[in-house]
Amino acid sequence: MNTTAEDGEPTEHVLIVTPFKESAHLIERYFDSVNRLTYPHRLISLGFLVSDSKDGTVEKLQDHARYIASQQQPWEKFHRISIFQKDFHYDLATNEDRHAFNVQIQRRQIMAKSRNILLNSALTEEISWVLWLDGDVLEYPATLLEELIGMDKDIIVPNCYWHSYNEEGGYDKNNWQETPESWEFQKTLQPDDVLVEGYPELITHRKLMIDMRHENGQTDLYYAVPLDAVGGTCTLVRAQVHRDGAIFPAFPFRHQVETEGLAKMATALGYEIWGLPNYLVYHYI
Ligand SMILES: Nc1nc2c(ncn2[C@@H]2O[C@H](COP(=O)(O)OP(=O)(O)O)[C@@H](O)[C@H]2O)c(=O)[nH]1
Ligand SMILES: [Mg+2]
Repeated sequence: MNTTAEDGEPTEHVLIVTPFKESAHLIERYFDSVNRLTYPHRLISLGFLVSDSKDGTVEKLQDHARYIASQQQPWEKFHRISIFQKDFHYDLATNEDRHAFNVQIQRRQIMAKSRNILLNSALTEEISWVLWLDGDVLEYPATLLEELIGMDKDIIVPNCYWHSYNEEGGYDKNNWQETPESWEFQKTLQPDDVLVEGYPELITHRKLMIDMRHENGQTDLYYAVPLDAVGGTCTLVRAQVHRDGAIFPAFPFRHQVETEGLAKMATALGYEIWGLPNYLVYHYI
């Protein structure tokens, strides 16, 4: 595949897509990180969908887009910045944790719709790769795009961790492999049952990529493992996979919704999914 010109310079357009909700406090750092990317900015477009935000998220995004258009040097400028808005009027009661098991499926269905709206609005014809990057994933190598695109996979995910000043741990539990036990377990489900990871009340028997770091003495940064599902914290998708119809189901597809559902759809279309257990990006905590 022709991903670079003869002089090694990249030639392919990348769309970085980020859904945002009540995230005004993250936008400064989000742009600091994106601005540091070494992939040519003229080949990068940014797309945002803002929902249900009363904290000035949209206005801050618009300010940044305007600033970039007027102040940045030509080589710093992105190809395009698009900001879309769609409210779902979905507010968790203040005493409800967004990770509580009973609100998970509903929340994931709204996330799925958000991602689909964003994709449909922002995927223009010049785009070869789509990077799903959550607004709270703020630390990653400046060379992220060259490195992930260079792997030339249909879908590829780094390992998303969190860290404090002296500790770190796995964050994105949605990058996983099926196991013989997980397939067995799924035979006991009703067709419309939806699975999610990380809840003691629901043991799914998947093997999570957060637990595969340095597995079997492997320390190579580019050590790749096949996966059966992905999260959306930082996920590179070949645009053709989306164009062929792999979207984020807001309905149960093979017992999954949203990003894991996307992975199941991509697999059904014959595409391959890979993860990089030793290549870390960090979620803000
Ligand atoms: N557009 C939109 N973005 C959302 C919504 N809920 C969360 N987000 C954003 O989607 C990303 C993932 O959500 P987050 O709550 O961080 O998920 P978690 O880290 O898996 O708990 C973040 O960038 C959020 O700001 C929503 O309903 N609509
Ligand atoms: Mg998050």
